Amino acid sequence: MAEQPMSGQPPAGLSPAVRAAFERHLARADAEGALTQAVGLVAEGVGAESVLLDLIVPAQRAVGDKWATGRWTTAQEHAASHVSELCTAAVAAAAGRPHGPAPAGEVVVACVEGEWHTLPARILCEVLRLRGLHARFLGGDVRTAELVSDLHRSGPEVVALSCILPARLPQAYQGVAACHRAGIPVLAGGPGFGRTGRWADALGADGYVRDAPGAADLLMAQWPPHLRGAASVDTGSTEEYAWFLGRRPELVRRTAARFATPPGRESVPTADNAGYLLDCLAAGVFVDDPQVFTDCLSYFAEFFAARTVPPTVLTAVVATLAESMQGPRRFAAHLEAGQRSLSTSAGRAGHQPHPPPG
Ligand code: B12
Repeated sequence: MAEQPMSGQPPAGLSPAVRAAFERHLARADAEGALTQAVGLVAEGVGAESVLLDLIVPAQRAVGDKWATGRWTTAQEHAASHVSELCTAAVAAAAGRPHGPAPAGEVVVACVEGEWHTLPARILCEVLRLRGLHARFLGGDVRTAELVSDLHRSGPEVVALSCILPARLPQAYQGVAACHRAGIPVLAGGPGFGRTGRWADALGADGYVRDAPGAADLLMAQWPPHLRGAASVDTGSTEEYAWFLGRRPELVRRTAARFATPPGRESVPTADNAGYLLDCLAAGVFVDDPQVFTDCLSYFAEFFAARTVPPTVLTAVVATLAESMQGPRRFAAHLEAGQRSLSTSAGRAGHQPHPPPG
């Protein structure tokens, strides 16, 4: 399944000054200022889709960078994200519904189970509505059973499934399989499916698109969508994943002990991080691709470096896991790949050329 071409154009009509002003509102968690600016742009005639995609999305990505690099606390990130959510709702409400005939039938937009990044899916839903589709947002962390019950009640033409964290790929698979059992195709999206959507393909999604405008273009051009995906998840993966689920609490406990930050360093939430790392490892085994785990280690390396946690903490965590998970073949192989990626990046860091004198 080839990725659909992106139609999200680079920010068009909004000047850097406008975007910087919005980022300042987010930095101060100034909801009133942000709402006045965002809704004011719509009132001035800037397209609501452009305000969502060229103002709110880049500002929210910048929020992510500031948090990931330790310049912002988690509380600052939460406050700014909340303001972005308020603005998304207000911009969509200010735009109203487009006129003209809409394709019959509904798109249900849902975040996979365990996925609390609601803003990307919410923006997708609003963009689909702005383009004239009937789209309905089910929210974050949509349990598979709840999704199934909604599908049987409402009978949509397609489910747009959002996965931001690769750690949630096994849950995404449950969602895709449940939709298929109900005869409903799935359009997958979000960075959790991999940069080119290859994990969406492995899970049997019927299409993958990287962003909201691409999804709107695709659905408008090929309505109604069809079932065509075929999952490549094999029994080896599902058996090892089941093995993992039985041991997860014990593994989180052991790994969390290793995550403990040395005295004098900024503390990091150990159990959450341990759980996330383990879930990424298991998700990689599920789709049989060690890159899920090695990408996750890169994320942690950056996260720790920004918080002056020594890289040896991560090496020790992976070594502890390798000792504790010697049985299942794929877990062992993915842990070995993780250890190799850590020593390669440590080697690169150790061979940085010295800056020229003076
Ligand atoms: C805000 C935020 C949160 C908020 C979410 C608030 C909310 N209501 O949404 C909260 C605080 C809950 C959160 C929690 C966590 N987060 Co967070 N978060 C972010 C942040 C800063 C912004 C996300 C966002 O809104 N981006 C802007 C969106 C709108 O842009 P976009 O992705 O381009 O959107 C498009 C596509 O995604 C696409 N799309 C999305 N879904 C779909 C579906 C379909 C069908 C289609 C077609 C398209 C599509 O369309 C969108 C519009 O065009 C990102 C950083 C970042 N750079 O994104 C981290 C980030 C995603 N989080 C991260 C992490 C690790 C976590 C936690 C695990 C942290 C922890 N240890 O607890 C938890 C996990 C919570 C959970 N279980 O879900 C990491 C993920 C790293 C990784 N790759 O593994 C990131 C990348 C931060 C980082 N650099 O470290 N987070």
